[in-house]
Amino acid sequence: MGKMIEGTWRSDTWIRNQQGEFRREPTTFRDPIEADDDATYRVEADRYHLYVSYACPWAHRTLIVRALMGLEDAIGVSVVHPHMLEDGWSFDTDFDGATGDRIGNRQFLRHLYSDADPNYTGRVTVPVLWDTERETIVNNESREIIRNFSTQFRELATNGVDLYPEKVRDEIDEVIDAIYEPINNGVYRSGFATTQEAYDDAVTELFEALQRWDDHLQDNRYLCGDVFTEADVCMFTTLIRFDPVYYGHFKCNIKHVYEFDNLWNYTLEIYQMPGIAETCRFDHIQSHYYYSHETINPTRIVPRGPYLDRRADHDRHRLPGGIATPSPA
Ligand SMILES: N[C@@H](CCC(=O)N[C@@H](CS)C(=O)NCC(=O)O)C(=O)O
Repeated sequence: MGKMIEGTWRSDTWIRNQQGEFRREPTTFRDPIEADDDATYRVEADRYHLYVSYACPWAHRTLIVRALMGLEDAIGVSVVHPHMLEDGWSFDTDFDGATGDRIGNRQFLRHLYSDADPNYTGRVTVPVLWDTERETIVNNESREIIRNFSTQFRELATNGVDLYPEKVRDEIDEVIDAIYEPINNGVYRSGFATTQEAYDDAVTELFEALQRWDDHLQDNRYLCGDVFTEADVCMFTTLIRFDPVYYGHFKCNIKHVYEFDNLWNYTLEIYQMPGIAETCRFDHIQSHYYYSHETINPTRIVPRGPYLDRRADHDRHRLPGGIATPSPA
């Protein structure tokens, strides 16, 4: 995997410590967009552009919140090619759904980072929220981008959903924190580990956490009770990738998600919410992981299975919270 060092691309960097543990670097562009006329980045339709990969769980969060809120007309999207190779994410278009750079005609995602900061040092990641007016990156941290959308972009939203409802705000933040290390990042810590011990620790922690949340979902419709929130979006993008890639490619194979009664039914419920299935591209997901990580899968063979019926009926109707749609504001 590559990264930028003082504005220059280096394709030979890796992100593990001496114990073979995967270490995720903090992101650097962390500005908010504000619903305030005097703000540097003020909320405006058609000013900001999202760069995503359909493969990436972090970028997927931003696509889901955009879709659920009905921000498609206000915020444009460019989708990178699923194969992330020597040059990092590219804007090649020879894969269905890869759009190229719709606003800048760049060749690689790293060019976006060097345009924003010619001396940029750090990883070149999706998602990126780009400001077409100031021609820079506003934010490249998914958690902050979705919070930004759900709190500041309400005036542009065409659907009145509230993914950060006042009454459970503290709980949402706690849950997002709680699932990050063992689950969202845990699958990467398992898959990218290069020592048995690092893998064992990560995979054990991952499945203990999954079991705890499966138990929680026995009596709770969603992670924060009876209301669908950002926390569920953060959990869902990991769960929906689990059986197609994390189970095999990242060796998270103690159980499939479809073997957990509550987690699987919860995943189906969210998948079947209006607008969500369109954001899930399993062709991009499987091609990206199996093709891009040569150290894990040198043959680059992309498996055909698993065949899962994600339109199957689920049992979440009987839990508090009513029908399967996010709560209106
Ligand atoms: N903290 C970031 C993480 C984003 C991230 O790691 N994205 C991955 C794709 S799943 C990426 O672009 N990796 C490229 C790299 O690290 O070189 C977020 O949540 O937005």
